[in-house]
Amino acid sequence: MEFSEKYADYIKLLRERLDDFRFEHSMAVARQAVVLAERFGEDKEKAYVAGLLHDICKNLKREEQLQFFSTSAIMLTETEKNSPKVWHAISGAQFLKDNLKITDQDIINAVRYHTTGRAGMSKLEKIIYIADLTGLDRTYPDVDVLRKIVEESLDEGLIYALKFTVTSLISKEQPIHPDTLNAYNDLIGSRK
Ligand code: DGI
Ligand code: FE
Ligand code: FE
Repeated sequence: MEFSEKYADYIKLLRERLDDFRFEHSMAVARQAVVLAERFGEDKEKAYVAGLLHDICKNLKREEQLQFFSTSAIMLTETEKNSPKVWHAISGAQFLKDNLKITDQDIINAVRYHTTGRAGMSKLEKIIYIADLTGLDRTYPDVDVLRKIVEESLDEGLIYALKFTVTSLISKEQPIHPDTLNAYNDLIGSRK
């Protein structure tokens, strides 16, 4: 892999912070992010780094997440308090800034919005969102449908994935983050 030696320190950190499953997932998302960056004309190295680090806070326990928010002075909205699956994206972005001293705002945002999306996503944000769902480690039933869609269009892939997320959150009667709905509305509204 072209960037794995350069980012050996990040890979070592992932080994320490993540379980085996999440470690392999992160490596797969980094690889897939490079494939998508090549396909859609984005910076491959930025895509690799964002993919590698997107779930860096995924294995923090509930209490550790809340502690991290408190020490970083992060205030969660009511919806976010009731959406623990979204927490690792918020803490992950903060971890990149504070602990890893990453200053590239696009990489930080790609981690921050990889779970929900948002209105006006950058190309890198879209690539990480889709790489997360289409890496070689993913095996859910529709994964090949999504892989096929993103051979042509990142935006159509996002609409497909957001449709799935919103529908399944509704069916489980879980809160939908406003960023998730804003991403959906934005992409549907700008569809050609
Ligand atoms: O961290 P991963 O498992 O690789 O993937 P992810 O960061 O995309 O997280 C997916 C989970 O996040 C999935 O269980 C659905 C949940 N999720 C995504 N959008 C929302 C959400 N949960 C709530 N409550 N609200 C959302 O808008
Ligand atoms: Fe995640
Ligand atoms: Fe992930």
